[in-house]
Amino acid sequence: MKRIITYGTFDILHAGHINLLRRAKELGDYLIVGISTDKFNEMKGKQAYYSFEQRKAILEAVKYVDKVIPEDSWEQKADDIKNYDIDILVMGDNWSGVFDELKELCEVEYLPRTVGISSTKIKEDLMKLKEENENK
Ligand code: C2G
Repeated sequence: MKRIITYGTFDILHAGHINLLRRAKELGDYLIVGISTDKFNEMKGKQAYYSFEQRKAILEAVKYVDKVIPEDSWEQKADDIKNYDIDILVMGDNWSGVFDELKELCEVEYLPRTVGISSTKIKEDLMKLKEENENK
């Protein structure tokens, strides 16, 4: 049983997130996702649209995801890898190299991001639509 872990905010779930989760699951048999808590998002300088509970419920409905845990610190990854007996840490390649010190504990794979989509872009596009409608 190959066990995979990945981490993220996963706000306003989109095809880029799904592509990452699908490829992560394809590397093994069991995928754990550490979702950033609202407090940790503040530390990351991110303001999620959906609360932690909502983002957790949405991810738990994704067929590639087997377990969702809270991510409330940068440092928890090493303990998670040990406690959940993780074989591979997977992240999008915008994180390339950042978690290489964890290669002492498990494989670390950085997968290409899906170009042209992000929660931020979705929010910006929706704001533009709203402004266009208000100006009609
Ligand atoms: N992602 C992707 N393609 C996109 C957008 C996101 O592959 N178009 C990936 C990111 O690279 C990341 C995951 O989806 O691996 C989740 O992205 P975010 O929710 O933006 O998470 P992030 O803010 O990168 O948090 O400790 C790690 C952090 O919690 C990661």
